[in-house]
Amino acid sequence: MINLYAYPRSRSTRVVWMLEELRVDYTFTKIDLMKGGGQTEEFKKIHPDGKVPAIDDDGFVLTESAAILNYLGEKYATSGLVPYAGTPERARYDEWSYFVLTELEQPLWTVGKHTFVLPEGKRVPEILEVAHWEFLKACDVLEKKLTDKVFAMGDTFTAIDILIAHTLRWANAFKVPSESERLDSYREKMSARPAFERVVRRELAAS
Ligand SMILES: N[C@@H](CCC(=O)N[C@@H](CS)C(=O)NCC(=O)O)C(=O)O
Repeated sequence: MINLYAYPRSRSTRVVWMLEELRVDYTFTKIDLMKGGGQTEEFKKIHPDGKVPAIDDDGFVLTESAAILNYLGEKYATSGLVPYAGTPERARYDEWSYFVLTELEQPLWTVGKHTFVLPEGKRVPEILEVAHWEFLKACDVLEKKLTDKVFAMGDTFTAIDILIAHTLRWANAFKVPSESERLDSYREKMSARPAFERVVRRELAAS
């Protein structure tokens, strides 16, 4: 049985979403980041940095949201949520994955960190303008990459859509709009999936 260490509406939402798409059983252990739950000695044995998400799959512990999506996709390979390793489709999937983590999420997270995440004394307000500009540049690239596509990989929903849609939902929550109707409509379409409705319920129950 998979145990997920999570905090609602954080990057662990990506893993909840993946597990709900896969419809596998899992337990949800809330790590209350707001109350120092990540910094306990007990949790640091799971994640030395005290962060979520982390999973424990029958003794195999894994951290990093994108790595967990890949692990789960390969474990439940027939789901098609992660293309088989060694194929052009997988190379394209990896290309998407790195783009989301390094180009799209990174400037958005910089905005988040310097707005509400870091302790006030560590925030550098001057960085916000350039980080916002970089995020919009990445959104522009994303919009072009998604042109004429229902899903990032084409006609099939994959774990990349989880990564992108979650990041766009974060942008909305951080009040950093993508300024793109196409991206807004893509985000809403992904969020209307039945699996995502189950994510919302599961996270609400843990809130
Ligand atoms: N690159 C990691 C980032 C994990 C991360 O920073 N998680 C945040 C929540 S979204 C966290 O646990 N923060 C608590 C802390 O920094 O102490 C991933 O994608 O899993």
